Amino acid sequence: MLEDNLSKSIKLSIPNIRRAKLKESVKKHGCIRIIEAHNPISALIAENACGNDISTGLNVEYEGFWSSSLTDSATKGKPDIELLDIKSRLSNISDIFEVTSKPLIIDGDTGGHVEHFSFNIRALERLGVSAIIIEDKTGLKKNSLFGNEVNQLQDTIESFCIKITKGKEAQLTTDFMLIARVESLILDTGMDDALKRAFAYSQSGADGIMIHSRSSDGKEVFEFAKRYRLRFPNKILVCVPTSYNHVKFEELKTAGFNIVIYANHMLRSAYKAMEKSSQLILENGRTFEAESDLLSIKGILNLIPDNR
Ligand code: SPV
Ligand code: MG
Repeated sequence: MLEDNLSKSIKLSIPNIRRAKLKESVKKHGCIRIIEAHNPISALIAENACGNDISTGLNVEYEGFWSSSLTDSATKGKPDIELLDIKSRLSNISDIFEVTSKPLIIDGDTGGHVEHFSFNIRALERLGVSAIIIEDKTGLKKNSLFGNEVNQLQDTIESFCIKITKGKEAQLTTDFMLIARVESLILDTGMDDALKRAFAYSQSGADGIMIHSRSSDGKEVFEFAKRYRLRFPNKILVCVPTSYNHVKFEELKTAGFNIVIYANHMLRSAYKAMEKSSQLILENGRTFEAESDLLSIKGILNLIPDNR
């Protein structure tokens, strides 16, 4: 009976343990790598990935997962327009949590209605999610990488600060973090606007700032980090080097970033391979030509613990 109660309390404490891991890991490493996971198998692969960074020679791994609105939506064949409801996002995360141990940051889109936001923050905390990133857009959200090719509206500073304050008030644990995502560089409203917003969001209680950019040289992200750090040396600073993909992790770390998110790469690599295999099998009338690009049967059996 005592043993039963003990194992029950250990199980119940798992969300607490996982939730706390993100802050601990940033504290330990200064800057960490986070990679997108859109389902349990992609999360398992990310959880087990490790290698030597060729810049430093150090053995490195991903410190956690990004639950991306883009890849969660794409996995379900849906556009990235805040269409998946919170239940669907939570259920996806819960499936990932069943088979992994690393912490997770959720892409919270715009955070939705401020009246709903507090409830959602607590649901995320209960599950063991470590942080939410919400972007300062309003109305029908479109993916940031479209920039101004599509109609996207930035929220007012005042209204977004209210959302941040409400979210922080709702939070029940000290481990959880709310990070504000500035879309000024995405929407071409300029560096000064980006900084003005980042300062206001930080003052409103955001634990950190994510600066997003679709520029391919990455220069504006470095300028932002330099200027932001003069005012807020200790807040968490996050970047997503999808467009400026030549920039290395170590350069971002040196620039003052704490979290580098590879936001869609598990999905993009998997589905490109699926396209190729499905084509090859059709064209050749057999699977032989596709085999060299496939995980072996042994590989897939060994990937899932307890298969044997
Ligand atoms: C996502 O992964 O859904 C993001 C990052 O929000 S981006 O797609 O670059 O906007
Ligand atoms: Mg998104």
